[in-house]
Amino acid sequence: MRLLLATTNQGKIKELNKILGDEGFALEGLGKQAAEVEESGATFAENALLKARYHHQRTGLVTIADDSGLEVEALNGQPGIYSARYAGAGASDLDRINKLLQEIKEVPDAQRAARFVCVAALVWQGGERVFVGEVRGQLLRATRGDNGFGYDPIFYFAPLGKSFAELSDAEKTAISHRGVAFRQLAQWLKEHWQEVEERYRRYAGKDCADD
Ligand code: ITT
Repeated sequence: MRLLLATTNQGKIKELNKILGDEGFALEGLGKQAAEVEESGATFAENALLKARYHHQRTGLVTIADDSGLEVEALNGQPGIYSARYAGAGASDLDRINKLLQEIKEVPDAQRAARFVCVAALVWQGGERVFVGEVRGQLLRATRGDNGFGYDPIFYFAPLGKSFAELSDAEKTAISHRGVAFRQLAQWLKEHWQEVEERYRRYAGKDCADD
């Protein structure tokens, strides 16, 4: 049985293959030509499900998709689901960071809490589930570090005394919102894989009177 990860983001595919690979699963990403699904939901979960349902319907494969972003306490949870679009179309990671730093420049250090959230959705014949991960940190006043992507250079994680962009890939996966959500998903799949496969067999044999 193949697992589809509904993203064209190669970094994501690599990171998540590592997590799911540890549990014996292999993921394949979407081809470069894959249609973009409009993220029109009002929550991370709705957007993740929209993507996973679309590609599951198209391919019939057990499909995983995620949506993630940064919620800033002083901005009542913004940019949230708009994290990728925060500085408009065509903007770079640095543009988004600069816009956010500008927006919160008057916010004192003690009130610069933020969290990364990731919702991973799993859709298969006859079922769907979502898994949520989050990690809490503080927003810095200037960037630190060159690793990672997105808002990593301004997200400070006090327990390690580093920004997310100062962590190695393995360190980040061990604590990140995406790592947390996908480890739960991997664990669930491991425990329920037979059930999921059985469902496929029944659908394939059109033996699903109770569906
Ligand atoms: P998809 O094709 O899978 O949708 P994406 O790059 O748009 O990939 P997301 O929708 O999951 O990724 O993420 C939305 C934005 O949230 C992303 O562009 C970053 O700006 C921010 N973000 C999410 N996870 C992050 C992380 O681990 N570190 C830094 N920024 C992150």
